[in-house]
Amino acid sequence: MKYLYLFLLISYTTCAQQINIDKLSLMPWPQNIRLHDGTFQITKDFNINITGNPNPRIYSYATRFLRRLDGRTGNFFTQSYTTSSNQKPNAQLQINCLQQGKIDISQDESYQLKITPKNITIDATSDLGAMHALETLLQLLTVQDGQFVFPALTINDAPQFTWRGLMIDVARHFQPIEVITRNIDAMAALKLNIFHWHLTDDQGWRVEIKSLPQLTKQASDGLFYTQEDIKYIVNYAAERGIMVIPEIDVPGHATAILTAIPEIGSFYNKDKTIKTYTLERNAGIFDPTLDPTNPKTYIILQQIFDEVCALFPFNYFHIGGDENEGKDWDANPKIAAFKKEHQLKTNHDLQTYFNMKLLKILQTNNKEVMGWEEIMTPNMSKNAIIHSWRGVNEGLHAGESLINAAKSGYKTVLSNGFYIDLALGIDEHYNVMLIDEKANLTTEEKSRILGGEATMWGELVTPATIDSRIWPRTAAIAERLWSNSTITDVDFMRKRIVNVSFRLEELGVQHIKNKSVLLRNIAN
Ligand code: CP6
Repeated sequence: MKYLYLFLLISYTTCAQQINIDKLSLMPWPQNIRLHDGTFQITKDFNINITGNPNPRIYSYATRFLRRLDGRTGNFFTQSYTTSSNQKPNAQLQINCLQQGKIDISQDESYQLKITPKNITIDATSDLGAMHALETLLQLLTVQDGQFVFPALTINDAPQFTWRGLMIDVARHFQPIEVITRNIDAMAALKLNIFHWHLTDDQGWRVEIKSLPQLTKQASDGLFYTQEDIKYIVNYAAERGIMVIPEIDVPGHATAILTAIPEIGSFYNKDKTIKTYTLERNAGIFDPTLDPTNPKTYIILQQIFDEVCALFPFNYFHIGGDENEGKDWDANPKIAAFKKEHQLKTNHDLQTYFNMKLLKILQTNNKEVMGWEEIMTPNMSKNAIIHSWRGVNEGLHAGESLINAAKSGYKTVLSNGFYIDLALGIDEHYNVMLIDEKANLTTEEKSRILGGEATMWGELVTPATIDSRIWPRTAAIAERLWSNSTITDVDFMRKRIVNVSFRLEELGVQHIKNKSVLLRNIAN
């Protein structure tokens, strides 16, 4: 009997040293993991040294990493800041970045993270990969025999898709800056790299345009971002390796802009007076549409686009283009005459005419155009990025336009299947495969599928509830976009996502409203 206890004790302690790969709550799951023997123990003198030629933002990132590790371990590490001037060649965590990362989808985001019982090394091409490695490292923190440790292992990791986005609609319900920043933090924790900001819609115009102050004065209920606010968010995101893409949705979803500037609307009054538009208070698809035949429309859009482009120092601009049913176009004899004169047979042709004008404005601002799939008309520039959103609810196959766009030579991004506002089962998002093997795409066509975006449509959320729609479900989408397509085990994902959810709390995300319910679930 004595020997049995001894045997059990020995097998318990050896077991405790061995960390099972299934017990790692990594998300998104890395491309390659090799476990080694032992663990790295975290002590109060844990510190970080950064070498190479990284963008300086990695120093602030590493400092925030230390504060998060403080919070989790109850330590206050002796190294309070990481700086470039304070080299620590003996630091336990060595980070080497070869070059400065650029905030764009063209970048190498790969990293290697190697943990031994003695030290930790991160090797990355740029600071973007190093940020991902730090997030992975934080996900590996565990407790063993009363000590905070990282398991010894080597991870080699890189994303499957370069476009890993979250769209937030701030038009239907305005979302204050704190909502945006905490969700950007959570995005970085899940290795998402694109924040798509849906800034205008029928229900509100949310961005200050200095040359057209009536836009926010008359069409925002006072709820909008000043240009200083926008610069703050753009910088906040870039510091975390995230690109921000503004969307100004035209020519449909235009009630807000027309509330402020009615003379560029398409509605035809028989008495030739200009219709008065009022801000929309309901959800749905509405008729107010910009008039593509009016030169003033383009003067106004040039003013708006020039100001907005200057605020976003990245390559892309989203022009919306969705759900234009063309009712006000059809009812307007002036527009019908224009179509005839310019040999534009359909409203699609007219929208293409309109889009070409916008393309010119964006070219002078060095932006590539992105738009919802309706902008994919025969004459559309192949430089455009097609944002696929329609599916079975619109009488199409899921991802149909994604495949069509890739086959027609367009770069493309998927959102059908990623509607996080619908509160569906998480599996429904997780099971979406971006590359449909039945579609027989060539390697080149596959490479045009850049990735996807979770879309947080804002009709039914307030600042108090939005986090709970986004998280943790967007973590499952983040895994679909980052990890290998062979990672499909729903039960394994569900097991890990619980811990992801808890960890997001440290970033201030307020998705867990009723903690007693959660604790009860865990106790069960
Ligand atoms: N708002 C805008 C929306 C939607 C779109 N554009 C939308 C439509 C159908 C579904 C989800 C979202 N709410 N401006 C379409 C891109 Cl299922």
